[in-house]
Amino acid sequence: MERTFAIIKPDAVADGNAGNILALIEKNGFKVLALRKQHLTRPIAEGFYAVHKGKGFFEELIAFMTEGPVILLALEREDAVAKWREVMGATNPEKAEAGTVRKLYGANIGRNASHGSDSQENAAIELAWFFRGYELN
Ligand code: IDP
Repeated sequence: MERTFAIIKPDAVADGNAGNILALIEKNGFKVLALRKQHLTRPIAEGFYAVHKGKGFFEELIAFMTEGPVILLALEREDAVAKWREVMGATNPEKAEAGTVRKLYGANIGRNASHGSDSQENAAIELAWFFRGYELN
């Protein structure tokens, strides 16, 4: 079993699509280990996305991720990291496969409805950024 970290982003929560995305998560065989609704502050969002600091879209990304509440998720299944990236679809919803979260619920490359860790190493770092060990069971 493998774990990954996911976020239902502010656009999807505000649009009332969180339930649909959770249904897709469960339909694809993920176990929800932990779930929390939270309005991210700037320091939390900037720390989470520190790898993108200095990029042209960083400010836009932080403004977006702090504009309203998100849903933070710890997910578990076989091959969780790759499988969740597959269920989410490409970063740019225009390029995402039909039926993926981003194709269904994303508006553009910035406002793309969901986040997923891109490696097992980053999944462990991101899970630890948002959840305590005792919550992950
Ligand atoms: P990923 O979320 O598919 O792993 P990354 O390239 O790591 O994609 O980018 C992180 C997030 O930053 C994206 O999900 C998206 O919300 C935002 N982002 C990426 N590229 C752009 C861009 O060109 N303009 C605005 N926002 C962007």
